[in-house]
Amino acid sequence: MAAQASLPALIRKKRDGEQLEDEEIQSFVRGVTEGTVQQGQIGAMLMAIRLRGMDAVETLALTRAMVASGRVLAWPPAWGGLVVDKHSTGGVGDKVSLALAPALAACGCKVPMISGRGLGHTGGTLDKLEAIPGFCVSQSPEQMQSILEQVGCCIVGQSKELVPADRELYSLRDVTATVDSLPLITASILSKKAAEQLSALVLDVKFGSAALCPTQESAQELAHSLVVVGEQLGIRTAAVLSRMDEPLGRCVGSSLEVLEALECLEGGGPPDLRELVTALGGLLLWQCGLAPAEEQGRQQLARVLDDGSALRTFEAMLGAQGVPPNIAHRLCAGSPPERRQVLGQAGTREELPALRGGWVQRVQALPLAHVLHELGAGRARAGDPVNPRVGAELLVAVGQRLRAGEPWLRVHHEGALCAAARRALQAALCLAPGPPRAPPPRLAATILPAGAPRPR
Ligand code: IUR
Repeated sequence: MAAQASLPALIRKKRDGEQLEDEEIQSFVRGVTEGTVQQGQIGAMLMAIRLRGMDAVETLALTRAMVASGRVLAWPPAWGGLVVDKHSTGGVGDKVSLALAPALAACGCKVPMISGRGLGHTGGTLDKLEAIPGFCVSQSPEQMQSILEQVGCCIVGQSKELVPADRELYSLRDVTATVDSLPLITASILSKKAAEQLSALVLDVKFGSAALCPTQESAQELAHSLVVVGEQLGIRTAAVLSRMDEPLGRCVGSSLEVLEALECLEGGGPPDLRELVTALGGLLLWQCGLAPAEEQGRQQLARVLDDGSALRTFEAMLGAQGVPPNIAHRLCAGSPPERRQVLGQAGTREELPALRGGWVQRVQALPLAHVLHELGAGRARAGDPVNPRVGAELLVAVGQRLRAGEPWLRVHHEGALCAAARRALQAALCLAPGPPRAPPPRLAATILPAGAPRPR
């Protein structure tokens, strides 16, 4: 084996567009984890990777090196093939995980879902769950295993022991303008999933004005990279490309999203939410062999949503993660007013009237999310608190006729809405002079590994 190059030589090699060897990537990541590489050197390497890219072999090596930087979870052999998870690249109103994890567990999967917090305009699953009194997102690997044994699913925060290299690299990407690098995103997402020791993974790669990927083409490129590297890690990986120009469902904001997820868990809720939950879950059931094809997987998912077993599993998960049984029961079995009482409500609920008449063409997610963020629903910096009660409910659907003065949005906030917020919200509502054409479907495409049989 050739002598190991010095770190400046490695940075120069990538800067000049050459391919890094496996050992070189391992040595860089080891240095990052052990703190022997200077921050400036990490930043320079990240920028070299951002500008020169990495091929699939290098990206796989980077992912493996990042996995090796920390602890890897282990599961009982009897769960072989059944341990699954979903990852979303983030959207507005995306409460899919809250319904999908218990629905998959109700179908027989084991779902050790490790989720994140919201940052910027997108909400985080952990923040949503923390709107529920008592819910505890910090669970050790041993506690996770015990919850999976009893319930089948848990939704937890990332332990410090898992992929420490990602924490270091991600925080530096944020301040070195290197977040939007395909190999760095791929390695960051998949290293955490590989450390969970998954059998199968489905990725919801969103595209559009409120998504990480602005276009379907860029989402397709990211999905392809994730699927190729995921498969090489030994995880059955598939991706769905979904539109994120409008909020998913009708509610945005932690408490409101929990309420909407509960509707989905009892077989109702907005059709786009149910479609995404059943599509992602159907793919996973097929991938892990619990359904003969994707379509049957979707039907199984729909069944557990409709027959109450997914909701019972959600209630059991809440109990196992610290929610007092009476609260979990009132939330899951209670009427909508009782549920709102359990979660609490913001001091002010205000309906915005349409400023003119027309047909609803679209409600833009990004300006809506920005205003809610300002009102306290989101955080500007990691660690800032969020107000779970701040949010908004859409009162109209695309294609609906709206007359001037009719309410179209209910905003939940504390205090007063300033004129600029009001203007921004009103600008989010796009009206057409006549009935608009049906919007394109939320799900644009499914990306499967090369050689995988197409689901029937
Ligand atoms: N989520 C991750 O886990 N990693 C990333 O790099 C991005 C989102 I962007």
